[in-house]
Amino acid sequence: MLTIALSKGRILDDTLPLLAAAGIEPTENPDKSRKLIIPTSQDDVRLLIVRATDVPTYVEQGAADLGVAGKDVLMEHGGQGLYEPLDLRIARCKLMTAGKVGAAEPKGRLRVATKFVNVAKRYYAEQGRQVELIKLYGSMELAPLVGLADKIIDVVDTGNTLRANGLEPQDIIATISSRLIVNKASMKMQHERIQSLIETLREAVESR
Ligand code: PRT
Ligand code: MG
Repeated sequence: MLTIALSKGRILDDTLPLLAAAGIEPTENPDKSRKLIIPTSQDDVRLLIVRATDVPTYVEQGAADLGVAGKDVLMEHGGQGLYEPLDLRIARCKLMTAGKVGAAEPKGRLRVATKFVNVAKRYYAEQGRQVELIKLYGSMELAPLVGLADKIIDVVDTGNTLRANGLEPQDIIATISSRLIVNKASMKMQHERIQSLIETLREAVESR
């Protein structure tokens, strides 16, 4: 059995056509189904539906052989326990700092709100900058508006969410797309099968 971990939403929507090119199609629509384990047109391939931030954990621990995760999520998780053989070039965005439009840099220590605390720690350490990190789980855009933080670090696509809240994008920390990730033991044990799936997906990505 090959088990592939995916999150609902943009990653699922953009990954299904790539899997279809490899002859793997879910037997029911994962967006509509309440099932978390979805069989596919191939008897020995199944999909696991998990939260985007949990995909690396399932794959690293071997609960799934493969997965699809945003580079932002992988940077935050730490990629040592995983192989990352293919950039699927889907769900593209940027990981950025953002702050209130026209706000001056604070005099004292910068307060940064984000769900990407590990990324933030590394980013400001590289700049030799002392910051206070405030861990949030969502609605980051609110933090500078109510004085919880000076800046946020979040994923930005169109920038509409920032603008709607009086914030502006500032520095780009990384350009992001989703990656195919593979459990290290699975890659050894099922090398030919996984390698051939990777090559088929690579062709599907390149012919888009
Ligand atoms: O939603 P949930 O809390 O379960 O998890 P998640 O937000 O991590 O998952 P999901 O499915 O929303 O995103 C999965 C992956 O898609 C992320 O890890 C990114 O790699 C990628 N991606 C691409 C994005 C966006 N574009 C994006 N625009 N992830 C989130 N957003 C959000 C952003 O956080 C902000 O709230 O959309 C809003 C900004 O969009 P714009 O267009 O207004 O800039
Ligand atoms: Mg989301």
